[in-house]
Amino acid sequence: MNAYVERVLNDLKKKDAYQPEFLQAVEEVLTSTSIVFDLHPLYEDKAVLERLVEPERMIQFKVPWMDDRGVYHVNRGYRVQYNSALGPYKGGLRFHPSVNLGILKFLGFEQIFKNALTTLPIGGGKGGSDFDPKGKSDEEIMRFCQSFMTELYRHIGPDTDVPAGDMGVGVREVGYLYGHYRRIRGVVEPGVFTGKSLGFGGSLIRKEATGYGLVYFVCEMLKNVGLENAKPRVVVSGSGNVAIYACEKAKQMGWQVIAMSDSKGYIVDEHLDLDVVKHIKEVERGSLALYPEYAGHGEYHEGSVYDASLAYDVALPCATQNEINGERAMNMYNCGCRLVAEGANMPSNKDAVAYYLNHGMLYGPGKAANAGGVATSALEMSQNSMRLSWTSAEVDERLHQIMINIHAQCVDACNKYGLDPTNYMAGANIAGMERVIEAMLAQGDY
Ligand code: NDP
Ligand code: 2IT
Repeated sequence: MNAYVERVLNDLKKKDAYQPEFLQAVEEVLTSTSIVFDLHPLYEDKAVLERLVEPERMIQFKVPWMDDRGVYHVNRGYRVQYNSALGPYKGGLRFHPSVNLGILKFLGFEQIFKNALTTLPIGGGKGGSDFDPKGKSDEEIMRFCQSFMTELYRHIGPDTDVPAGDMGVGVREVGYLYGHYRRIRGVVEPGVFTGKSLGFGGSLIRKEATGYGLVYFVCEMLKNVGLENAKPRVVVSGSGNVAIYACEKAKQMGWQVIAMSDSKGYIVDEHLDLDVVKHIKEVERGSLALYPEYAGHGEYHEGSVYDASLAYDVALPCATQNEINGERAMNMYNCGCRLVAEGANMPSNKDAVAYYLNHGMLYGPGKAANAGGVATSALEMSQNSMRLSWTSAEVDERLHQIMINIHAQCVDACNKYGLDPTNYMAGANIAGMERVIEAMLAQGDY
């Protein structure tokens, strides 16, 4: 490894020893881009890496809220404003009990390069809270969102920082958050948030964009190895926003999705009925355990779908980070899986990625494969600025072109540095990083 890269990584390991996910994300990016620093020794004098790994600003705040019984609770709220060299900070808000500063730094760091790959003018950021939306009433969710925004509003704006959804934050939460921003600020600024409802500035296809974009990216991966006519059997993990629309597009492509999962278990069904999954998850907000009864077919099992013995060609992990370790990667290979493309952020740990690469499995990392969501958020920002709305077909076509372009950038970066053109991990990290570095250096010493 390049000595400069190694020094920065070791320093960070000392400083942020208690942020394992953040260190994992940085280590992956820095080790796979080491070659760039071999070729650009002057980057060390300019402290390019130190500037990249340090967030421009991190905000932490108290979020007190009252439940329906009148009992008070206090959660932690955060916004990590990581890098604005390419545009306003852009990235989702996550509400999940596992949220802490280290998780949001990992997500914010990934977001910088993902956003750069879209080639749209957006910097990187991420935020959220350790609030658990599970089992909460609509009123509790609203009060929480209002309290959260009462602090966050002073740090965001259409030209400074533009949040959106992530795990636990969907169109309902975005509505409450945006509504409270509008109330406190006394201005109508739809461009301050993306993922809004269609009735007040949301973009068609934003809800579907991450999942659809993921499948468009997989199509490019298959083309890259001459398998464009393949009709794979697919496992999708998760059954939230990303998973549902990945499944929908996969089915539209004529692929067979045989399993989906949630935080407790998974369903297996050769005739998977996505409408039933949508009803359970989007309407009832319930468990997939209900699926066999509602669908009248299929099986439900507790545990991880990646431990199961199934027969499939493609895995689309769309749940959460570090869902797949080396052992699960081996099981996936034994199930026949030869392509993994990440709808989630960092769902594969270091051992899993090593296993994929050592066994010739095609691997599409999240920052390339799931960039369709944030790209379409940037399209929502454009529509808000112009005060007009594009049709579904127009947004979908732009999304499709963006995913084709991201794939091409990964392959071009591999070719430029003499790497295997299917090394998407290195390709995505190099292409994203080069764009950010160039913008940072051109703007001086920040
Ligand atoms: P949602 O909250 O809509 O869905 C999350 C899904 O993951 C749920 O089905 C949930 O199960 C499941 N899940 C949560 N924790 C675990 C776990 N420990 N093991 C297995 N399954 C789990 O989130 P999104 O679909 O929005 O996000 C999913 C992933 O995609 C995240 O990594 C996110 O960062 C990433 N992403 C999201 C984008 C977006 O636009 N929304 C864009 C790009 C990436 P349950 O229903 O039981 O809670
Ligand atoms: O991880 C992600 O890219 C997202 N959660 C989407 C962020 C956004 O601003 O649309």
